[in-house]
Amino acid sequence: MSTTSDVAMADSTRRRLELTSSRLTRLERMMEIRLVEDRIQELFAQGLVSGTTHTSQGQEAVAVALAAATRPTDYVSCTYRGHGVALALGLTPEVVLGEVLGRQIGCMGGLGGSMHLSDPDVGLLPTFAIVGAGTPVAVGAALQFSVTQCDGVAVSVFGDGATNIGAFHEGLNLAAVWNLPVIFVCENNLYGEYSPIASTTSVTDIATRAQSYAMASEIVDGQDVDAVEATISRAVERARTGGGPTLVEAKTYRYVGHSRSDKATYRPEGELDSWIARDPIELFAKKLAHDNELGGESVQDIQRRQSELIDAAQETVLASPSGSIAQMFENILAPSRH
Ligand SMILES: Cc1ncc(C[n+]2csc(CCOP(=O)(O)OP(=O)(O)O)c2C)c(N)n1
Ligand SMILES: [Mg+2]
Repeated sequence: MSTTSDVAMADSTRRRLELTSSRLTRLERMMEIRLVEDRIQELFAQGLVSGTTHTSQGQEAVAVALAAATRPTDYVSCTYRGHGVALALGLTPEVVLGEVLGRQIGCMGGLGGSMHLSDPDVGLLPTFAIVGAGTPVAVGAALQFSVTQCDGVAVSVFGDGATNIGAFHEGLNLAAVWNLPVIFVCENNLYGEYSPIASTTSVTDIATRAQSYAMASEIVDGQDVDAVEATISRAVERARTGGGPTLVEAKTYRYVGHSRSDKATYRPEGELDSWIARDPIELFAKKLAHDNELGGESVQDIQRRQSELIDAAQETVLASPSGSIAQMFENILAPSRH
């Protein structure tokens, strides 16, 4: 029997494949991520979101590039700042907004919320609220590909702060020792919660940490979607052909605070503006306009079209039923005592 979520999952695979069809689809997806996350912040301000949210405005290029460089049959683990990666991998705005707003239409039936997104149809492993926890899980997924001798790859997405966690180092070490097909993608946005990287981390370039594990590494401009895609594609090719793991460091920035309650007053004056001046969506839109790849539309028209799609998604979500307490117990298995 086909359920609402089956239909949404089939949709996610289609959207994932669409992403690889043109650079214009990549631009549209980056705009979609920005608009959905802006919308999430508005809905939060209206009191419609339970719990907290962590958004990634400014980091869209990394999410879209990694989705474009991998296949729906690969696995991806990511963090609580995961709306962008989920949308890039193919989850629809309805499914992501629905989950954030606790609706049954959400990818976890509205029971997981913002920090717990997942969709097996596009390989999105449940997103992790515990810093560093997704890395060993991605290594496990890569071990499965290795043992079954298929050419799948696993990707672990995490922040700069996560590279100070033991699980990160254990994961990289095992991946190197077992030569596993895994790509470690660090979104170095210069802050872990409210702490600038220099106050918590002994190195400036996270990529140098790969040397401890005799692992390949690359640093890339995280604001340039083409550059990130090329870098991750090289790592994917290495992994698929038995060359083992790679640590990719994308230098990027989050425009907003760590989470909804954070006004980010700890940032030096001018820092945010200097990153906005290299906004990944604007840079890519300019590039496509220059290369005549906007499909005959203006950037404003594309933006308006995306915005209307998000309006419609929001309307669908707000009209849909909430997750219920009864549903919470539907997927719990317990051994019989008798
Ligand atoms: C094991 C663990 N320690 C601490 C926290 C609290 N915490 C949540 S996010 C975060 C900062 C992580 O920063 P980073 O890895 O750079 O990711 P970003 O939030 O910048 O994307 C911390 C310390 C946690 N969730 N898990
Ligand atoms: Mg960070």
